[in-house]
Amino acid sequence: MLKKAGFIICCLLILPIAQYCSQKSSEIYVNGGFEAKSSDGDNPEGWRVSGLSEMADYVEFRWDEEVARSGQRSVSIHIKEDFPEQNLGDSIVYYETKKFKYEKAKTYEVTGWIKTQNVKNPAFLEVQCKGWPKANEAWKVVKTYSSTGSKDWAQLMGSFARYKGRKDQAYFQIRVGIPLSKNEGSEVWFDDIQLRILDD
Ligand SMILES: [Ca+2]
Repeated sequence: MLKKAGFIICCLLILPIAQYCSQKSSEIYVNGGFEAKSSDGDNPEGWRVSGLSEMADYVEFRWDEEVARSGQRSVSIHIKEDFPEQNLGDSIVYYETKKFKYEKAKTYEVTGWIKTQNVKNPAFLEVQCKGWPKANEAWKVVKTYSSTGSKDWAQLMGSFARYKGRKDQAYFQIRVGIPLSKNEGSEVWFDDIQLRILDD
């Protein structure tokens, strides 16, 4: 009787582990460690700076060789101390990946690491989708925020479920960045951004 009970308990313990192990995931390369160079050698491959307007003089984007969570590099955004106070609404500055096709039957997970210095309005990791039902229609499927203040590397994570729209029309981009409002004198670093497709 005891043996039988032990066997059943073992099965109950092993089953969730087996299920966990069978849930495979495959990584999509995004150069999220920011180690690989673009063909011109001046930027991390696959990422571009965005969201800048007339505020460019007050924002520094760095492909940073001094701070890294892994490897030799990260990317950072520094908003200068003399950033003029004004009504900026929801304006953000960010690094953005290229476009990835949004596969209808897939579930995705995105993770990344962020380090902050003197942040007052939280930085973020987000995924923005575009392209359906209208070409310029955009919506967020992931938006996760950093802590405020000055914190060592911390992980941000989000998953987004399968795309319910029509096939082959939508795409998404990963963004890491910071709002301009209230963040004068702050700096953020990002490293080890990963994108995975989770099998169902
Ligand atoms: Ca790195």
